[in-house]
Amino acid sequence: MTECANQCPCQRRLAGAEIAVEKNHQPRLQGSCQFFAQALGSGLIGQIKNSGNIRAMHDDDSTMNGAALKASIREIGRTLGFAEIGVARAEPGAAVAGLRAWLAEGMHGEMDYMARHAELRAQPQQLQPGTITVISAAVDYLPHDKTDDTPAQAAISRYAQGRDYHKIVRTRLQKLADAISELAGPFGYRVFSDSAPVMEVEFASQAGLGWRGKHTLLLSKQGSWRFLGEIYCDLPLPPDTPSEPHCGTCTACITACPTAAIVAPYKVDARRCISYLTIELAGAIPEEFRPLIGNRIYGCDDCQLCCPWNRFARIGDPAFAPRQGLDSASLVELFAWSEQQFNDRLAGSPIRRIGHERWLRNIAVALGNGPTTTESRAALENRAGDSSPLVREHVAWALATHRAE
Ligand code: B12
Ligand code: SF4
Ligand code: SF4
Repeated sequence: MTECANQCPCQRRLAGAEIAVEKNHQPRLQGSCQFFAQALGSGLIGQIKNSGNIRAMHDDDSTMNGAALKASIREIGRTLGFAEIGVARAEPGAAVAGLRAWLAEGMHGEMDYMARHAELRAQPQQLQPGTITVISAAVDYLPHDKTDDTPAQAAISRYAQGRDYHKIVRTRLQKLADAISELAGPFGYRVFSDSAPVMEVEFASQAGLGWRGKHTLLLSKQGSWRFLGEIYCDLPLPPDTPSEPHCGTCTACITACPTAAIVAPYKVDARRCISYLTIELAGAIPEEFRPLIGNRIYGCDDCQLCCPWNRFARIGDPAFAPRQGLDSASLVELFAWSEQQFNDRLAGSPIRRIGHERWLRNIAVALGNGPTTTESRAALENRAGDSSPLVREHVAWALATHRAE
């Protein structure tokens, strides 16, 4: 059980989530990427090939071959550090209507790419011609079980405290694809992890990796601290059975959201979400949300921290361990970083992509929400004349909140 789950007030009132099955939990694979070289080197693929189960994909008995190949893909996936692998048909089905409704309501805010690429998202074959199957994969990332509820401390989403997952997950998927082509021969494919218009949560849930929580994320009996990635491919693998949902009557994430961004079960208005406001939004953070953001300077974990299923989450892959003390840094310390220091210290981190200006904008808001101390006021005053009008305006807001106290 993780510390965050222990401390989560909603644990006690969450009989609503269907947790009765907890005794069946299997220990999860942790940090197994180091086994990749060994496993492949020691002839895992050779063993699988020689087992006689894998024949050319277009043999008569292709269902049976597909099942055997899928079992091998899972086995290799584990050696590569994937917590789960599953298979879905490349048909997003009813989720497309949900996407269209969400876009029609403007809930994507300034994320124009969501609207621009809606058709590609809805039709996998347009993104990668020939795609009939989605191999969906999850990688655990929970970096530690600390909390970040000290107001003078920066709260950075757990997914972003270590290395950037986009490249790590895609590199592993590429290795998996290479291994598959050794087994099945050349095939058409493309790998993704939050890197293209793909309905990742939908395919993961169809592939049996978990169900969609009311916060909209993929949730499993091992929690939700998982990145998703996929291989779109033209292999006729048999699809897995989707998992049953186990949120039950629980609504903890909806209640816990600081900005009421989960406007209905399974519906997040991104324009209200702290993750959007601190990462995706380029301009000024609307004033109504600033006090609600607290000390969160990059993303937000609240709808996951309160989820009872995350009691069963374990510390994830070591590749995502915190760097640069981002699990316990003070706001004042991070606010002092020059652009050069920001770029150097956050090389290889997903945070770097928001740039120094948005970084300062976010920290200014958090400092405004924090305790009024000589140190925080001095830090803000130091940046009151910043060259960026965006930063200056947020610093002025923060100083005004302290003056008002
Ligand atoms: C855009 C985006 C965001 C946006 C919008 C979030 C959102 N919920 O849509 C913002 C910036 C806010 C965001 C925030 C976060 N994100 Co994000 N995000 C994405 C992205 C790129 C696309 C998601 C998408 O398609 N949204 C469009 C809407 C329409 O989809 P949806 O909310 O899932 O809604 C569907 C259903 O709810 C359905 N629906 C409607 N009514 C009903 C009713 C029922 C009964 C059901 C079952 C369904 C249903 O309709 C919709 C269509 O399927 C994906 C990567 C990808 N390519 O998929 C990552 C992704 C979803 N994000 C991820 C993460 C980690 C986060 C954060 C936790 C980061 C953080 N700590 O700050 C937060 C969580 C916020 C939250 N509660 O969603 C991970 C989630 C991993 C997981 N375990 O699921 C993903 C998969 C990236 C990855 N590869 O790992 N994100
Ligand atoms: S990430 Fe934070 S702001 Fe966004 S929906 Fe979850 S709890 Fe709400
Ligand atoms: S996703 Fe939300 S509703 Fe579902 S179990 Fe977790 S906290 Fe409860």
